[in-house]
Amino acid sequence: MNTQSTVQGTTKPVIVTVQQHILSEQRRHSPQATGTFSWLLSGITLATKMTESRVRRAGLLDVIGAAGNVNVQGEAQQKLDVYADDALVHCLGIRDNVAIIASEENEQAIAFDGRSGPGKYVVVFDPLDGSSNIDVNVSVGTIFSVLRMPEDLRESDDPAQAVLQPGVKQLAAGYVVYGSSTIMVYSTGHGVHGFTLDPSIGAYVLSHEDIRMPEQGKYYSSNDAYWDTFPQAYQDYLSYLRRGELGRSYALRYIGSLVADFHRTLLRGGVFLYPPTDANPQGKLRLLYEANPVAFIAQQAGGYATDGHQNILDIVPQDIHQRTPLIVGGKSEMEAFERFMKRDELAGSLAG
Ligand code: AHM
Ligand code: MG
Repeated sequence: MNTQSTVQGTTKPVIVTVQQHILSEQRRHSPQATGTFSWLLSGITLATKMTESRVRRAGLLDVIGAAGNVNVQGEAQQKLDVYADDALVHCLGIRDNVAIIASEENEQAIAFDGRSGPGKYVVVFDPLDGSSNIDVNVSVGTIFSVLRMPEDLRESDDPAQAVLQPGVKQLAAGYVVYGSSTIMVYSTGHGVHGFTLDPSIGAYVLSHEDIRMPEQGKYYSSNDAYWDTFPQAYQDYLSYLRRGELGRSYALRYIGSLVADFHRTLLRGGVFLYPPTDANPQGKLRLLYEANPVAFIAQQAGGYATDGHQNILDIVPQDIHQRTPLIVGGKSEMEAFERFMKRDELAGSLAG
């Protein structure tokens, strides 16, 4: 931890918890803030601590394996998927400033009502990303995105309408990786900060202040098993990286949990891609609670994300579980990717 304080002439490291950090950020950037936003984020941190304690004991408790249900994506729900979802729904449901939530595990958005005042926020989340990896001790995570509740939709009968906002409207986004340690990374639009869970005190403590994505990294990350079904421009781009033509030779890293693959890309640089494939022509990842939060954080850290044609944050969603191709990475890799896409579009228009 870098933060130091001088107490009576001695220099001591200061422990900054995620709550303290959020409050001091609010004081700095929005002095008129009422603190309701930090109250909302404390609901998310509490739910992730509940989930992390289950993940840590996954081999001991009866929490591994399928829950016997299939979610809206047609995927078998794991018991921990259900637990993580319940934890977030519960912890956000008792925050009276949350108006609406939407989750990967629930087909419909959920509106909360009957409490003290009108909720100001909409929260969208993937409660347990990469959950097919749990049974084999591979990192999983939670991803979330916070939006403002649109005033003109307060009377709407359809809570999904409030959720269907482009990523550029996010007030905050973040994720937690339950990995070799548990880390929460979040941004409220003023840089990206990481907090490692200290299990001895049960608090997320500032460990990575103002994270910047390296302009160029040395890894690309995509599921090479689907190579033959990637569009030609993606194959050409990846071959170019593999041949070292972007100035360094790239190695492949692919975990199969977006949060873990993205976290590595954020810290080490490089590029993560989930292209359109034969099995998933629209891409596999979900726009609202996977691609948008990741894109918001990448952009805050000096990188960016596209769907191959436009910035992820500009896509206007039509459906809360909509999928999208996702390409996210550092500046050099993303600019090179866009050159390949432009060349492909030009070749297409000349041929057509
Ligand atoms: P999910 O576990 O929330 O359904 O997430 C989907 C996961 C992502 O974490 C990961 O990037 C991707 O699916 C891996 O897909 P594949 O196995 O096709 O490579
Ligand atoms: Mg997911």
